[in-house]
Amino acid sequence: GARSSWWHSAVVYEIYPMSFYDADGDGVGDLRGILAKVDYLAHLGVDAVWLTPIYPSPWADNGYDVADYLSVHPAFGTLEDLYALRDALRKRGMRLILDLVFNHTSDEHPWFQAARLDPQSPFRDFYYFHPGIRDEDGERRPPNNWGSFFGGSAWTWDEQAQAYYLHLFDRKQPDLNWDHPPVRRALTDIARTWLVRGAGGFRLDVINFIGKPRGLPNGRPEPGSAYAYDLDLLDREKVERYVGELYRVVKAQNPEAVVIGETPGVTLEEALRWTRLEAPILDMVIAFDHVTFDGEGGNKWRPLPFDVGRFKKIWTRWQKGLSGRGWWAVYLGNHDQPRPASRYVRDGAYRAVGAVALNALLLTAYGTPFLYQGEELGLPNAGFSSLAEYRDVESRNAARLFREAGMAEEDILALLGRRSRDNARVPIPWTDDPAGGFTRGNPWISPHPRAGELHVARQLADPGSLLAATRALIGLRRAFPAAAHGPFVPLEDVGGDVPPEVIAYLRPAVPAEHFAARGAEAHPFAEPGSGGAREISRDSPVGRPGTLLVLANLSPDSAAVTVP
Ligand code: ISL
Repeated sequence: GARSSWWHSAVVYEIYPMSFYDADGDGVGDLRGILAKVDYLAHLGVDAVWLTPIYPSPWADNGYDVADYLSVHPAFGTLEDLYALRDALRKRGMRLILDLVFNHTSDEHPWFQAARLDPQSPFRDFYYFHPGIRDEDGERRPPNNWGSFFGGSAWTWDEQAQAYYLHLFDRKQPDLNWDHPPVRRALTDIARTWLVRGAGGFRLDVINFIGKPRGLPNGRPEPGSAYAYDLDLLDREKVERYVGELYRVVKAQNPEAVVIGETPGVTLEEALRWTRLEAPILDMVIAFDHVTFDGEGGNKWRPLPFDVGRFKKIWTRWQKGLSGRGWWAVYLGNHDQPRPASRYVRDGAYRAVGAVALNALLLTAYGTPFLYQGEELGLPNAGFSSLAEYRDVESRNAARLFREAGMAEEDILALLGRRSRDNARVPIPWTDDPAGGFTRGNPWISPHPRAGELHVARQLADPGSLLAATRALIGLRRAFPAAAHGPFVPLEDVGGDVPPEVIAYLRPAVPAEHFAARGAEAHPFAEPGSGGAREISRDSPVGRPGTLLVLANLSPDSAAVTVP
């Protein structure tokens, strides 16, 4: 069916406010800082900006632990600053997407404070409290074997509550109980308020995690661990019911507001069902198959060497599978992932051209591309030189657990340098200033080690920079409606001869059946590590004007492509 809402032809830019730009000099990025850079965003040509959480929070998980859903963290500014940003974006044709963290709150949220104090509190049922169970020795233990994604059990005993409470993430992030109708009402009201305040849409954090299975049964434990992280347990039917309710409320109030679901473990079949045109529960999903494939058993802390063939297979499966049938938020990196330029292409000089290939892949993909701050600069992983520099709760917990398990310090450092979320959370380098021109104060986290080389000012002045190429790719997407709306046709499917390390495809303006394989021509993008996109020439047998041909060569060696 036809898809023609604004987000179907949009490019979204993700901002991690702590690390974008610091206007007031306290070392932490802020809303005034983003406001100061709206012309940069307009220059890039993006259509919407997604801000990760900006709400009051003890920052146990950098704001994904919300203490007040309707205010702004003082370090980020005020509600007025947010409105000023909204207006400045709107003036330049960009929308503001907010992050709603509805699976859990902070333990410092008034709901949880009230709930833990008093078993009779009306907020007690907002969360999952449990007295625990007694094992053979009469010891008290948690009601099931679920693990927290940030280490240890997903249950913490609370002295005040005299009960365990459930937290799939940090112990300062207690999970909300969506089976309790007042929870759903409260959250829906929050979404409605932000719509009234002019939000252009929402990104719903781990929204499928709200589907807690009835009875909270044990899960399949992770190999080599006592704990289960078993996403198969999630109650899909519940997700569809509750998220669908929220979706319909949002759409009733503002059909133009986009609803994006972050859904770890989502399958292609679910993505299709959840974004189907007749009865969607989400406008698009954020999927994970293409970012979990390079960890043993999906475990990010057991990294596997990059296997381009596997990546290509997963990428192609999702792109083809969704084509014309469903929709997703396409991304290669974000604030939770290592930098694509360090992950999907190899080191050295090769990385510079490889980054073009990656941005070409992203910006000509089927779905709504999400470009994360710094990807337009080709920033590689920060890879700190000491463990003390890491700030992320996940990294710090992991480092502690690895140390306890006897892993050597230098191995821990190497592992974090490859996998830590902080790799992509360091400040954006704006100038050749020592702190990258991000702040006049002390940055909250070490600056990027290659800030001096990759900063914005230098790339803005260089027409051959990745920034210039990325901007051109965004322009190309705008100029070719097929890039947003056409199907994804792997070149192999129309008789192209494509080496396994190269992802090559067409984004035709006409249905795929209209392509026939005839003759062959060598393609100029077929150099190792390169990539790009161009319009099919008028006389090409595989396409007609309006069709884009894209090549992303992720091989470090020569790989020649022939286009029929
Ligand atoms: O970061 C991850 C693994 O390293 C993911 O499993 C991540 O926890 C998952 O993508 C959910 O992410 C979202 O919710 C988390 C928060 O820490 C992430 O920053 C957020 O994007 C809990 O709110």
